[in-house]
Amino acid sequence: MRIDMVTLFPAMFLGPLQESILKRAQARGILTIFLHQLRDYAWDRHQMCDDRPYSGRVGMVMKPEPIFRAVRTILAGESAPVILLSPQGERFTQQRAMELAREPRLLFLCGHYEGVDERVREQLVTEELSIGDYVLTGGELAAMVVVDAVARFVPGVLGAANGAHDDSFATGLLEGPQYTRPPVFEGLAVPDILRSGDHAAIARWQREAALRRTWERRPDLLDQADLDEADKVYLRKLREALDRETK
Ligand code: 9D3
Repeated sequence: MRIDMVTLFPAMFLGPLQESILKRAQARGILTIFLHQLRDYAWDRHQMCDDRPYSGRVGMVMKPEPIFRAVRTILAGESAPVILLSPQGERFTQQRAMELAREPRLLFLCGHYEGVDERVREQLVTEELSIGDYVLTGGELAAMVVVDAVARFVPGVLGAANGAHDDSFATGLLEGPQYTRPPVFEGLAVPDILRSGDHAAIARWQREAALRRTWERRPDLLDQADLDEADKVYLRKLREALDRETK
């Protein structure tokens, strides 16, 4: 997969792209990421990329010309999704990550200041994404989040053993607690069942722990989750236990 990032702050991406899984994916040639300095596509001597809004509102708006020139130059006649990160975008989800990972090529436009000239949206942008309801200083960190989540679905980026498709959001449940050695740490023991060697009992325990944690923290996820009869019986038991407590 090829990813192009258009930004006024390309250095913001360097840390995340030069470590760990994304570093390895690039070294293996599975992922190629180009960082483009938007200022390089500006027209004037001062390489202006922002200007005052016609609305008279406070703050600056990103000018259309450098963005149009950057996108047209980078795509060079090819087509690819052009994704604008902005607070007005549609909420980015694991489902969108999976879909975007099927594209051979993506181009990200990182907004900064108060936003971009609307003609960029009208003519260039094919989708607009937000990563959640909180205010960031710009689109760069949001774009990095999207790239990270998408990259995990690109075949070969993760090891074969832990594919993105087995993740907690793929099963629709949160993960339950995890333990490793030592068996007792500062008087706190790993639950006996996990050390019992009874694989069926361990699997059931983990499933119930995941159900319990999801029920406690993200009950909204249970509506969409893939639950069997045993899961439903267990959830009924949890609800009944709560009912008894509150009586
Ligand atoms: C005055 C209204 N503000 C909108 C909430 C202006 C504004 C603030 C911050 C415009 C842009 C930004 C910078 N944020 C992003 O570019 C951004 C973002 C975000 O702030 N939250 C979640 N997802 C995203 S994607 C891009």
